[in-house]
Amino acid sequence: MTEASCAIVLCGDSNPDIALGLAVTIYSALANLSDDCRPDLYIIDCGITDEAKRRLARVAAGGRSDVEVHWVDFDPDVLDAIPNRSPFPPVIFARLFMAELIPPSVRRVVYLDADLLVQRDLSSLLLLDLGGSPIAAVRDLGIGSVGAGDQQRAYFNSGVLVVDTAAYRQAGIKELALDYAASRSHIPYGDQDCVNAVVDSWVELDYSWNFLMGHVRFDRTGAWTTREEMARLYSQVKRGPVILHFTAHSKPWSPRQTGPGSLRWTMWLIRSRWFSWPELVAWLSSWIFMSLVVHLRLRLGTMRLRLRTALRNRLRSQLM
Ligand SMILES: [Mn+2]
Repeated sequence: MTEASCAIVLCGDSNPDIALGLAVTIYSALANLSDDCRPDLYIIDCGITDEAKRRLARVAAGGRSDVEVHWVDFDPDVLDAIPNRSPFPPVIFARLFMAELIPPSVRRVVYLDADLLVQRDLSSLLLLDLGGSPIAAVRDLGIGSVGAGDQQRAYFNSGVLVVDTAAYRQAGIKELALDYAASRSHIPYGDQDCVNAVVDSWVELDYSWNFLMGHVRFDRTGAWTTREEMARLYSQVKRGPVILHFTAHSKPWSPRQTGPGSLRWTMWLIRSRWFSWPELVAWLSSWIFMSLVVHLRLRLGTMRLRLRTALRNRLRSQLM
């Protein structure tokens, strides 16, 4: 039996945090990938440093010895020309180009963001029937829907995408999305808003394929969804979704982050051997120190607030 090839697309720039995130995404995806699949990584290079490339290639080979890493050059002038009216760096738009940057013989790819932890085998995504749709993705419950009236449809998160490259090219997704970007004065979620606006039909994946951690940490009230739905999501985190996606302010490399999954992410960072042992000790020490500072400041802030309220109440009761 011949091994199927498993094409995974990623994207990075000169940001060292993104390089670190890519290391964990790549290593965890490869270490959990079925032996029946031969992994092909296509990394869209928007300015990744040579040192980071050397390390990422080593991390990838550590995850799977038979991996092939393809560095895909991306013209920085093209990126500069994109009207980026979003709070995100221009690099996020590079993924719109994926279907034309990889060889046309690659019919199906899985795109992965750089802020993921893959906990199980991804290979079944490559066999998924998209029924002619260009994309399969997970619904972004935080944003919900796009369009109005009859045109309203579910909004997907673009951190994990299964892409039928031919259908994507044929539908002109990249061109339409860039036109959309040019027509707007503000696009809060960058390229994700653009693809959502122009993709008519997409296949919905189970939430486990792209579990949005930002929601878990920052919206415990369930304001964006029902309590029942929230409870269901929490129980899913416990069971272990296939992919944890550290969205919004839940980036596990940030010392502000102590949300669920960040310790697990750190364990995978250690396993990836991105750092040598002395580097790891230095990184962990500064991370722990910064976390303490951040939490101490938070705690002090809360104490000050409580003290002020108590004093105000006392003063008020004396005046009355
Ligand atoms: Mn992301």
